Amino acid sequence: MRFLHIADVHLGAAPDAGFAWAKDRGREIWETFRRCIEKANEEKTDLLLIAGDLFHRQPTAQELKEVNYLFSTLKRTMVVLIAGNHDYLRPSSPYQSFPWGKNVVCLFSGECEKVRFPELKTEVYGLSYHQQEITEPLYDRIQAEKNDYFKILLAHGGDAGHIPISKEALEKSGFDYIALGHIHKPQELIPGLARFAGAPEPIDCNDVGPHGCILGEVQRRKVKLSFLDLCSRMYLHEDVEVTEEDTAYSLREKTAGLVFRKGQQNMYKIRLVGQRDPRLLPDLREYKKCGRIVEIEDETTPAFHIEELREQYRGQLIGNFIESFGEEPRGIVEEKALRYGLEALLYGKP
Ligand SMILES: [Mn+2]
Repeated sequence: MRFLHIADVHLGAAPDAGFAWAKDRGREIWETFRRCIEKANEEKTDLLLIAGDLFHRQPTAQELKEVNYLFSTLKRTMVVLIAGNHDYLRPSSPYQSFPWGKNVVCLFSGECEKVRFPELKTEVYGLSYHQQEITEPLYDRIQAEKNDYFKILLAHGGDAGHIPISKEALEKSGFDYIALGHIHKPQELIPGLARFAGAPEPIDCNDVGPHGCILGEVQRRKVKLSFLDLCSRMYLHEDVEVTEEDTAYSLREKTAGLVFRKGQQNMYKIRLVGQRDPRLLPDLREYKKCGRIVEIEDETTPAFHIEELREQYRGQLIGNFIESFGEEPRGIVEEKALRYGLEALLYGKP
């Protein structure tokens, strides 16, 4: 038996609002979802497991029709899905009454239910959100039935407001694999047993690194898991090293070079670090043009030659200011205060 585990697709989200590329992001999230479906066909998987938050908000009837069409292109794969805290089941939601294709199983009850696939010797358990918050640790008391089937739990949550999860309880629950959703960064919760698939396409600047889905291959009730990278873009947090020799243009080149090396398709949060020429005041807006830069911060400190300044301004305000900090080595906080103070005194920068 082979399965693909996805979660937190967040169809309908449009991240990076306000940036020139924002209008493409919503479409890219759909495209990455379509690639997951394609992957399920390529990998000849028996099951496509969707661990909640397929939609970013309540889906429209049209969106459900699109999704159902994509599901219908699956050649041999059955879909099992649950609703998460974002796409929770409102009483009036078209989600509830939608006529899904025959290869789609929705575990839409608020209580744990299970679906059995005898030809795959597999059972899938799960429950769905009917409100945005569930503070009870519902998964703590779910136990898999004892039989020789491969037993999967589809689960969504893991923080205080969204079904807190206890690792110990999950370990003892009797499941063979726990397909988790809610946390957008792919990660293993219990080695070989429980994993967060993460969002297939990252939707927040802090969802750094690769994103995709999990492929599971089951033999004799043992599962082998691998991560498939499917996202079209990544968010990356990177530092640009600044030295005293740098000028406004050399820094812009460094920033553009970094974006080029790490991939121009990606989105960046950049920090300028190191010691800059005290007279250089980098224009951060200018550097934003170097690529898809969501955020850029200047954390450089001015490079002062303290001993030379102490000699030059001995007996004057600046000289006395330096003296007041005592001899080296100074603490990190003192060093910063000294440099910011000198910047204000020498160049009038607040
Ligand atoms: Mn969620």
